Amino acid sequence: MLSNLRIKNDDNVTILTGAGISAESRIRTFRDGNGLWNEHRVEDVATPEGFRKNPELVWKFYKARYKQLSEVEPNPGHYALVELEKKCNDDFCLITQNVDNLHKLAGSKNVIEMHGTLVNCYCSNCRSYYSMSEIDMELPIPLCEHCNGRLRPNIVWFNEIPYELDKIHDVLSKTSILIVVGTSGQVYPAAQFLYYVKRNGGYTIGVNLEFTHDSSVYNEFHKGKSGVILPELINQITQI
Ligand code: BV8
Ligand code: ZN
Repeated sequence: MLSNLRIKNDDNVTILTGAGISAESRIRTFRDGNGLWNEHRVEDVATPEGFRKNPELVWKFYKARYKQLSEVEPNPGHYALVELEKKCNDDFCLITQNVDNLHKLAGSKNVIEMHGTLVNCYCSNCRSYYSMSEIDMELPIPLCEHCNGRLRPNIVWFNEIPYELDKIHDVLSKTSILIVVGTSGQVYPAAQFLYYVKRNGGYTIGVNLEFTHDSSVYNEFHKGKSGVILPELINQITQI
């Protein structure tokens, strides 16, 4: 038995995911053994300064990650969260740090992509949005059709403010059960959500391949692959 918790109708369930939930879909994480940050300096490819200095390098990094999306698909961990959403009340919210679109592809409905998404980009000048599938990938730096400005990936880089923080804080303030999956808890403000919910008296569950620095903070911590743990855990906690 993984968990004695049973979700009640009046429970407001919130999920926070990180790169670990997509690892079993063969998408690289950031800080694991062969993580992305072992090959690229964050400053060069995931900051506004890096984009200003060398937009071509940043586009090369994000085009490669976008192209990989056509070769990957959601895994049982993503699908388990879709099933959980169906069994929870309308306050269910899935907050993801990931930019790989796999939660939406799996069928999750109420999703907040707080660090943006690989599937679209926007003009740095006039903020017109474009789907990545409609831009010319051969161009080293895609340009805006309206003003000829430089397009940039729709990704929240370091030192940029994550998306929908007001909605996130509203969700967290009502959360009675928080399940955090596949994140090293190194990036803020996402890393603070666990403490915020705990301080508010919420019940917190962690799922991670490894013990992390905050594993002991959770009411329950399940060590293992999220694609294996989540289907069983969610089956148990949603039993009547
Ligand atoms: C902001 C886009 C101001 C890139 C990303 C000093 C102290 C504290 C904070 C700061 C500081 N200096 C600067 C900051 C702020 C900074 C920050 O947190 N820096 C850290 C690194 C110190 N944060 C920011 O700049 C943020 N903005 O603060 O703005 C502000 C904020 C609020 C209000 C006003 C002003 C912006 C952060 C967003 C940066 N962009 N992504 C991209 O994706 O291309 S962050 C990047 O890290 C990814 O989005 C990623 O999702 C995120 C978190 O990483 P994880 O998802 O946790 O991935 P990681 O590899 O680390 O871990 C994977 C985990 O999975 C591991 O634990 C592993 O064990 C586990 N796992 C592996 N396999 C499995 C598994 N688990 C289960 N099953 C498996 N199979
Ligand atoms: Zn423009």
